[in-house]
Amino acid sequence: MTLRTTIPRLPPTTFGAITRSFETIDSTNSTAKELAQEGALEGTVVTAEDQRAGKGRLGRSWESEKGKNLTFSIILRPHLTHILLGLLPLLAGTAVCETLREEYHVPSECKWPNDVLIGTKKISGILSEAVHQGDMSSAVIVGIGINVNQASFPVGLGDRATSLYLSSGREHDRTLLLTRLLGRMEALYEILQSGGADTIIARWTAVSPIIGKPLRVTDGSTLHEGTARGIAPDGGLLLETSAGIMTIRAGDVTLR
Ligand code: BT5
Repeated sequence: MTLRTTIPRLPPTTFGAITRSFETIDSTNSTAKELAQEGALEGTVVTAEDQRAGKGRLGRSWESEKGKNLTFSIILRPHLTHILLGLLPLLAGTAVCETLREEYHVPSECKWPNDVLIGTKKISGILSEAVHQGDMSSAVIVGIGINVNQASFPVGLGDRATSLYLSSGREHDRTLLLTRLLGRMEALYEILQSGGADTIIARWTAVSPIIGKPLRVTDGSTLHEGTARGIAPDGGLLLETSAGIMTIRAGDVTLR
């Protein structure tokens, strides 16, 4: 694996400048949405030690041991076209993956659309949700869960989940990880907002093993098989099937 240091290790200036920390809430994404509707500034971060109803995609849940991990959401108010908004989950995944590789030396990889894995096990998941006011999308909430110091997982998750502790053999300071991650995310966000969508896609592709691989993609009840050929400008997955190249906009991917 090639390690790249492409961003100076600057602390974030906007992301996390305002932080709302909770002991226990339902979901940091839900609280961040409410705060966004009340006018919270871009970069506001909502953290929780424990979520009663941590959300995954498609009605799934995120399970995280209290006080051990990072579960947080960031409020963004992007000036981006609708198409480019689709790159935000990939941007967040890239930030998580690059931070884990470059600052913690663990061989993490991004899996389309929103997972960060070590080997076949998931260390982080991302849930991006738009906040609508009238017909307009007024904010985007990017929620990130990272398994940091959790040493074991409940039955059913155990064979599919890992943590920074399990991969590196020691505990880590969660605040430092959050600061490093927010710094990298903010730098990538500035690149995206100033016309650098291609750079975001290239950076994501550099930390993802799926391009060129044969994949099976479940999109609702539809199953597609093909070879991953790249990422579309809106963050969709370009899949070459026997019928030609198609863009998958949501779904779950497994390597064939
Ligand atoms: C995700 O969904 O991976 C998005 C997870 C986002 C969680 C963050 S935490 C902060 C913020 N506030 C929220 O309420 N949510 C966000 P998805 O791709 O649907 O994956 C969910 C699946 O991952 C579950 O069905 C489990 O199989 C698995 N899973 C649940 N908890 C996990 C964990 N801690 N580690 C690894 N896998 C987990």
